Amino acid sequence: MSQFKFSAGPWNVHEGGDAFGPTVRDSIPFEEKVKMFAKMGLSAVQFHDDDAVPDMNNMTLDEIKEAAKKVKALLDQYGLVAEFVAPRLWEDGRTHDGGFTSMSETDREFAKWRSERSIDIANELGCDKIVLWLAREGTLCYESKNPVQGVERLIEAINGMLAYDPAIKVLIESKPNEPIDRSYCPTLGHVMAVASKTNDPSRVGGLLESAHAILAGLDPANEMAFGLAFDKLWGVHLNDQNGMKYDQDKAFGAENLRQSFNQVKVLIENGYGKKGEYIGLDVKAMRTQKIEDCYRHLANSMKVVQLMEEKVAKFDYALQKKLVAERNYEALEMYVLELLLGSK
Ligand code: XUL
Ligand code: MN
Repeated sequence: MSQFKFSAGPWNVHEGGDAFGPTVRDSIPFEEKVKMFAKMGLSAVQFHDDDAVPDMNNMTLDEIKEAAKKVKALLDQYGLVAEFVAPRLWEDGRTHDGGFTSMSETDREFAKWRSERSIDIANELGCDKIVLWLAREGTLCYESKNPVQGVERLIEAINGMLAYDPAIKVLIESKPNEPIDRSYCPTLGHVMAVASKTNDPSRVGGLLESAHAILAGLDPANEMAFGLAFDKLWGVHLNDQNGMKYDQDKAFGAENLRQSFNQVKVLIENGYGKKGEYIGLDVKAMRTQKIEDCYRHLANSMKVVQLMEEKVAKFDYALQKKLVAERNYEALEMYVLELLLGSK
């Protein structure tokens, strides 16, 4: 049994299409995914606004709320809750140049509309968290935007959301690149800085995804620690990544066991989850995976978290203290490796 509650989004069970080839698995209906998430022991579902209300661009506010209510009823039926809603500001034609930081005023209006509808949907789903994965907020061509104005526009957009709903919390999910070349919020440090400049910093925090930290050349555990030090790590997306290349969303621990151990360790040591935070699994099945087995990456990631919890429970803090006093870090490192390899 894990001490954590887990969540995932419908996009984590996907059809396997990539930039170079079409889909390879049939789509699974949303309700099937929800049913399976519950069966696997997940506690919550993460949503993009249009995961919850697919045709929202063509709907009135009342229609959007009605549709969201039906999703809430479905979650209730399977004993699940919604963790967050994230406005999808990267697929519509009006987000080609970004949403909040687009150079087009009408595009920025669209981004504002989607953010406010995301808040309406979150309210219907009974959750108070909006996640901003700032997919296209930055540049492909550096000279195309004023980078200072870009950051200011982002802060202005968050202020708009905070004003729209006095109870909503905004979590920025940092990522240095992809699909954008240079993003305005590449690390959790940037997220904390942006939060501090908003009109209500107490309602702006961060979500750290392991793969995104690795893409920035950073250790995910250390990024999490930074957010925890500010009391602003309100979400995590655990997964894994083989170096600084395209975003891989591999099963947690599949590449970097020691980093995975340290992520679970820093979360446990700092009481992550005690205020209702979830361990989100932003993992994707390999394209080669057959449909019969297309939830395995989620089950494997949960299992690795649990195995790491056991390793953390075994961690010998007295030995650590002694070795630190002796400054014998070679011995401490070897102890950690042996612990992970099962010989301690
Ligand atoms: C993109 C990513 C997204 C967000 C949700 O890299 O991680 O899945 O987590 O929009
Ligand atoms: Mn993510």
